[in-house]
Amino acid sequence: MAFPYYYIFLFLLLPSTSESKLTLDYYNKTCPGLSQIITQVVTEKQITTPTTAAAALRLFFHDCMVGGCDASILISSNSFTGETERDADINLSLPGDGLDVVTRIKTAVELECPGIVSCADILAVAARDLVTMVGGPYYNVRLGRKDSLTSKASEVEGHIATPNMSMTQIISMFESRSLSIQDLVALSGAHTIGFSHCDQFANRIFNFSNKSQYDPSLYPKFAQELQKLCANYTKDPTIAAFNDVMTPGKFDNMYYINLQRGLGLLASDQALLSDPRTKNYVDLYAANQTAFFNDFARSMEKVSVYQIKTGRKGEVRHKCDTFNTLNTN
Ligand code: HEM
Ligand SMILES: *[C@@H]1O[C@H](CO)[C@@H](O)[C@H](O)[C@H]1NC(C)=O
Ligand SMILES: *[C@@H]1O[C@H](CO)[C@@H](O)[C@H](O)[C@H]1NC(C)=O
Ligand SMILES: *[C@@H]1O[C@H](CO)[C@@H](O)[C@H](O)[C@H]1NC(C)=O
Ligand SMILES: *[C@@H]1O[C@H](CO)[C@@H](O)[C@H](O)[C@H]1NC(C)=O
Ligand SMILES: *[C@@H]1O[C@H](CO)[C@@H](O)[C@H](O)[C@H]1NC(C)=O
Ligand SMILES: *[C@@H]1O[C@H](CO)[C@@H](O)[C@H](O)[C@H]1NC(C)=O
Ligand SMILES: CC(=O)N[C@H]1CO[C@H](CO)[C@@H](O)[C@@H]1O
Repeated sequence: MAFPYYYIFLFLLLPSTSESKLTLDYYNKTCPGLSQIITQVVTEKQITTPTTAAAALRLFFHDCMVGGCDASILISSNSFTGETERDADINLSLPGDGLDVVTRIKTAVELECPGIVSCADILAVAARDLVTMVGGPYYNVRLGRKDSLTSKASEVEGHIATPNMSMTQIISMFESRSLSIQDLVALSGAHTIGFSHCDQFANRIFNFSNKSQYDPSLYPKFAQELQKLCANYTKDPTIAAFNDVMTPGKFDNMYYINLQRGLGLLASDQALLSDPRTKNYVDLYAANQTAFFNDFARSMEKVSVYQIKTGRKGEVRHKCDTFNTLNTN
């Protein structure tokens, strides 16, 4: 029996999404030592510099939110590139440890398999390995992303959420990236590790309203400790607080339990509990770490394949902070 022709047309019409080009074994033949190299460099770096995991995770997320996960955030600016994503205000606080771990991995990988592995893939795997290393879930990272040919500071604005945004704004920013409300709450659990600088939550603890110095949704003792910690923040903008005051270095579901107790640091964190659209997920993840880990893993996989560049839409950079060819667009 012969298949009718329209079967063939249907097959040809199937959408070929870029994510379908990514595979788990993309570098198995061309760079068989890759995952071992990444694990080794990441482990060494995280042990000597425990801030690395949070730094790399945030770097990865920001990279993906602006034009897909394409290492555009790693490009340093010069007179040819103009202001790159790294220069955008929002990036001023992106810590160097995330960049550093990628650079170290790239150097080691180039020695073994030069010109093969993209910086975008390195960042994606490094972030996953680090999350797992500090106690979080393991999830699959499919590979084959290409590195971007552009990086513009002006493209960051409007793609990265800030703590002073309303939940409606944050939800629509995530939805414009095909990320649901559940993805938003699960991914926000990344704030179970890392730091925020005082200027990111100062309005919650100083001069909050005529009635109260601090945001009344904060647990009073916590608010007072933050006031002390940040007393000098305008003079010393490097002062920062743990995002998860209870278990700051451990990837767990404490972030959600904190929210229920008024221990959320950023206004956007605490808003996840007060907004009826997000509250049920907060309560679910606070009660069930397995549910959080499963959903975080699934959402990270979703983030990591959105709008990625494959084939000739990008390149494999030789150096992660520089385009391969002089590039002025
Ligand atoms: C929902 C909206 C979000 C807002 C408004 C937000 C905002 C922020 C802010 C203001 C900081 C502190 C930056 C600083 O002072 O240096 C921060 C830190 C961090 N964010 Fe988010 N974030 C959001 C979602 C996410 C997501 C989805 C992830 C990852 C999946 C993430 C990962 C991190 C990490 C790991 C840190 C700590 C960085 C470090 O310690 O170096 N954030 N976030
Ligand atoms: C590719 O390599 C990874 C890591 O070494 C291994 O787990 C996987 O089974 C390999 N896949 C194939 C198809 O060889
Ligand atoms: C929110 O914060 C960002 C960065 O801190 C700032 O540029 C922006 O003006 C603020 N927006 C509002 C509405 O306060
Ligand atoms: C709080 O408001 C008072 C009076 O308006 C002002 O003098 C003070 O500098 C403000 N403090 C902070 C931390 O913004
Ligand atoms: C609260 O402070 C603002 C100025 O910051 C003032 O305009 C307003 O009248 C005050 N409200 C009350 C109830 O005191
Ligand atoms: C704030 O800075 C002043 C002088 O710069 C210093 O004397 C004081 O101890 C600092 N306070 C805190 C809480 O760090
Ligand atoms: C926690 O969530 C997992 C995954 O969704 C589920 O299998 C398990 O039954 C839940 N545990 C409880 C106590 O509800
Ligand atoms: C981490 C990082 O690259 N930060 C950069 C953000 O932008 C400023 C201003 O251009 C740079 O000095 C930082 O190095």
